[in-house]
Amino acid sequence: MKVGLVGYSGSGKSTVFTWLTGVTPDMAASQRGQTGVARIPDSRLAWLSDQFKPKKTTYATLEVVDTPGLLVGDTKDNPRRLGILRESDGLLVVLNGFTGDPVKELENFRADCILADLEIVTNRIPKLEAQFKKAKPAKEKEADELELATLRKVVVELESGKPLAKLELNEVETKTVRAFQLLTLKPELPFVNQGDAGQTIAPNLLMHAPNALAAPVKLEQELNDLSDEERKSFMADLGMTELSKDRILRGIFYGMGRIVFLTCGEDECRSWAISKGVTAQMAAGAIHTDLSAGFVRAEVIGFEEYQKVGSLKEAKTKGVLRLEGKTYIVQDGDIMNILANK
Ligand SMILES: Nc1nc2c(ncn2[C@@H]2O[C@H](COP(=O)(O)OP(=O)(O)OP(=O)(O)O)[C@@H](O)[C@H]2O)c(=O)[nH]1
Ligand SMILES: [Mg+2]
Repeated sequence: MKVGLVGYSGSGKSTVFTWLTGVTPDMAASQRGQTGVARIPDSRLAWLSDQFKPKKTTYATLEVVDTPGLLVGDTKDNPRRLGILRESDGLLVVLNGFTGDPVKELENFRADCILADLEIVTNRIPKLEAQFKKAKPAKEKEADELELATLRKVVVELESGKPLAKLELNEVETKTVRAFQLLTLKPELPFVNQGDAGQTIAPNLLMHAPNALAAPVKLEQELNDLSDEERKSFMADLGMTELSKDRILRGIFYGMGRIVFLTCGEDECRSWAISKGVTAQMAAGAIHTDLSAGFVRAEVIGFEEYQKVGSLKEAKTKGVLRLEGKTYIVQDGDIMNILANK
């Protein structure tokens, strides 16, 4: 999954990008999107790895894209800047909580996204209308009509100031709309880049976005650069008990609708990222398409249950290792062994 970092100029996107991925963005390429990879920490996988002592431990990851900031006032270029995000699967809206007004920024951002989506859809409509003047097979005409009807519905929603995520669309309409990679259909998670430790998220921001995350990113980045001893002493002075990067990474991952399942063995222990709600057969595809195509069954045990019994052998003896079929909905933290025909 690709998460785009987006927000107004100077809100701290590049600072957040470096904090999460360890990658320093190339200033010369700041007008394009730049990608880095963040590892999603997981204490369950760490525990399994400790037990299995595998040759390799691999954590699920999230791709993060740093993008150029949006402009306030002169907003003409904003649709282009937002266009860089079309290929992202989710948006992390970085809000300036050190000198700015996060609530206002979030409101402006949502309005800019609606405008950018409107621009795309309203550009398409006259082109479709022109198609009707041409002689075309009935089937193609029908498809054009359907697309036009869907886009008109979308325009009405956007013009009333609503994001498309809330619009009910049937399967065919969803397919039509998906092709446009509209921003207001993507999962959105606000992130307040705070100036100080211990600042809380303003209640009126939480009203607009109950799932908002926050951290003093620059401060934590600076703490990272200190020796362990200096860091401890600084953190004590600031009343900080922990650094929040791991919590935030997990917050972003889960906030974007992802979960993990786990596999373990002597060669490798690993967490695999999947979308919440997928079936065991689809999840198997995260490991290898062959495992999905030849899927027969999965041996499954939840991590907590596993921790109680201590080994897969014990789980089998006690009858708590379940056999699940293709349509089983995978739960976060499931330990799975996929059985497939080759
Ligand atoms: N005081 C303070 N300054 C910060 C904080 N976070 C970022 N900054 C500063 O704000 C400036 C902009 O930060 P960037 O991370 O480059 O912001 P950006 O959103 O990537 O900016 P653009 O790419 O130009 O849109 C830099 O000088 C940062 O050092 C913070 O928490 N506190
Ligand atoms: Mg930047």
